[in-house]
Amino acid sequence: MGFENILVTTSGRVGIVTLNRPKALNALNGALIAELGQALDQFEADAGIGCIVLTGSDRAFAAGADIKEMQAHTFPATYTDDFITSWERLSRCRKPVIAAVAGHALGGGCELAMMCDIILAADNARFGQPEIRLGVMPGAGGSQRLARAIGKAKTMEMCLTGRTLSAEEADRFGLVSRVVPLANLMDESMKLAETIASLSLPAVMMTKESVNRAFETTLSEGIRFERRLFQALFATADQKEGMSAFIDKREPSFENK
Ligand code: CO8
Repeated sequence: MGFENILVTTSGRVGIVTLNRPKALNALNGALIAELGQALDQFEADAGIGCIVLTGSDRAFAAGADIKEMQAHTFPATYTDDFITSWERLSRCRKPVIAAVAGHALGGGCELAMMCDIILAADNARFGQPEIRLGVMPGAGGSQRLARAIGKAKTMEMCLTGRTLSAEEADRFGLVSRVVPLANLMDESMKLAETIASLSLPAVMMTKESVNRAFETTLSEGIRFERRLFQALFATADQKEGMSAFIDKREPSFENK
C-alpha cells in the first residue's frame, strides 16, 4: 500500500513505521494518523510480525498535532467527527510497540509516544505538552498518561506551563525506559524489538495486556487477571518448548502457538 506521510518497512519479524513529514517536523495531520492506523492494521494481521517500532526523524519524533490543520476547527465539527478518536488505534495495538524518539516529541507527538509500550529516547529527545500555549490542552491522553508515568506535580507543571523535559529528565522521571546516543537509537530500538519478536507471541501479547491492566483496575483484580493469563499459557506449545529448552540447556524455538 502506498503511503504519503509515513514509511513502512519490515526487518525480520519487526515492523517499522517512520513518521515522514520532515518539512513540518512530522506534525500529525489527519492523513498521517489514518495511514498510521492502516499500517498498524497490516502489522497486527501479519503473523510474521512480532513487534513494531514507531519512529520519526533525528530532529523530530513529532512536533504535535498539525496546528495549521487544526486552527480553523470548530467545536461542532470536532464533536460530530469525533476528532482524535482515530488516534486511539495505536493504544489498541495488541502487539508491542516501541517508540524510538529523537528530537521533539511535543503535544500529540508526546501523546503518541506514550501510547507505545516502551519509549527509547535519543539523547537529543525533548518531551512536552505545550498545548496550553496555544490556548488548548492535551487531547490525546497526555494529561492522563503523563500523570500516570511521572506523577501529578511534574505533569501539572508541564501541562500548565508547556515546560519540556530533556531526555535525561524523562529518564530520571520514568517516562522513558532508557536514553541512548542519537547515533545508536535505531540500532538499540531494533535490538530490543528483535528480542521481543523472537519470544512466544501469545506470551508477549498476554504480558502486554496484563501490564496495561495495571493502569485500569484494582491491585486484587489485576493480580487475578494476571494469574488467569499465566495459567492459560500452560495451554501453549511454547510453554512446553520454553521450559524443555531450559532443562535441555538449549535455545528455545518458539512457534507462537
Ligand atoms: N503543526 C504544524 N506545523 C508545525 C508544527 C505543528 N505542530 N510544528 C512545527 N511545524 C512546522 C512549522 O510551522 C515550520 O513550518 P514552515 O517552515 O512552513 O514555517 C516547520 O514545521 C519547522 O518548524 P520551526 O521553524 O518552528 O522549527 P524550530 O526548530 O524553530 O522549532 C519547535 C521547533 C519548537 C518544535 C516549533 O516548531 C514548535 O513549537 N512547534 C509547535 C509545537 C506544539 O505546540 N505542539 C503542540 C501542538 S497541539 C497538539 O499536539 C494537540 C494534541 C491534541 C490531540 C491531537 C489531536 C489531533
